[in-house]
Amino acid sequence: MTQEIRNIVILTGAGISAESGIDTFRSAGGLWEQHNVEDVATPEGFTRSPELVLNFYDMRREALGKVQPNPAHDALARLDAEFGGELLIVTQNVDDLHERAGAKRVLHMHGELKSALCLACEMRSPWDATLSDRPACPVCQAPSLRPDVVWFGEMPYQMDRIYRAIREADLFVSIGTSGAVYPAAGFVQDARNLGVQTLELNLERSEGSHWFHESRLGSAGELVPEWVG
Ligand code: BJW
Repeated sequence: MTQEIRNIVILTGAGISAESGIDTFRSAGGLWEQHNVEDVATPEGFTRSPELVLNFYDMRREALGKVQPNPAHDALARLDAEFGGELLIVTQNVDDLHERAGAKRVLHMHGELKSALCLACEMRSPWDATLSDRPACPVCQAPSLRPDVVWFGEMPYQMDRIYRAIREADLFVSIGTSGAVYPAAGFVQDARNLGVQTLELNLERSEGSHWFHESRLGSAGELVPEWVG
């Protein structure tokens, strides 16, 4: 990394957790080949069949207990600990592997598997158990908990903070994301328009690869430690 970099925004996607054994969404055999996205990742799908959606997220929450952070998460956690300037890891992932690797400056723009949101009182609660048996909200006792994740058509979390960080960044790095889902897919264009340096680390060319100053192709488990140094 060049010495004049003082302020970094890192966007991560499902590809960074693939080598930990978590399925990505759009790869062959990925989650969207196994499940219908309109059924499990939209508010309309949840209204139609809460059981189906809650089972889908219960299954993924359970799977999370069986995996570990990989060298890419470890390298970012090391960078977070050692980098003296501003740094923000904006993850689209709902897993907690950045945190389990030790990273502190993490923002979950699409929510978290281990959090539940109450539709009655709108409070969030840390959540490690199943939701499909419709437990009561620990705050208001209503049986109205849903996964605290951002579905299609919903507003991703903390967008103001993300755009502020991109405006102040001098380096934007995107890791393991297909660039298929907005607004995250548009961050590279926002960064370019602001004169921010941009770097992509991904297994293959993404939909937005042409926007980056540089794209390095390969697995996150190799490319991220190499980039962090
Ligand atoms: C590896 C690897 C290895 C594999 N190493 N790499 C234009 C502007 C704004 C919005 C829209 C727009 N056009 C359309 C929209 C609406 C919609 C949208 O984007 N639709 C598209 C499909 C076109 N967006 C929304 O509805 C969003 N909300 C919204 O827009 O609100 C209004 C708004 C407007 C303007 C500003 C602000 C707000 C909400 C989107 C919510 C997405 N939700 C999901 C589910 C979350 C919960 C869950 O996990 O179940 O989020 S969908 C799913 O996709 C999940 C992911 O976070 C997201 C992105 O996927 P990701 O991470 O990129 O994974 P993959 O599988 O696609 O790619 C993995 C990549 O890794 C691949 O490239 C592999 O090659 C690579 N890889 N192994 C390195 N080992």
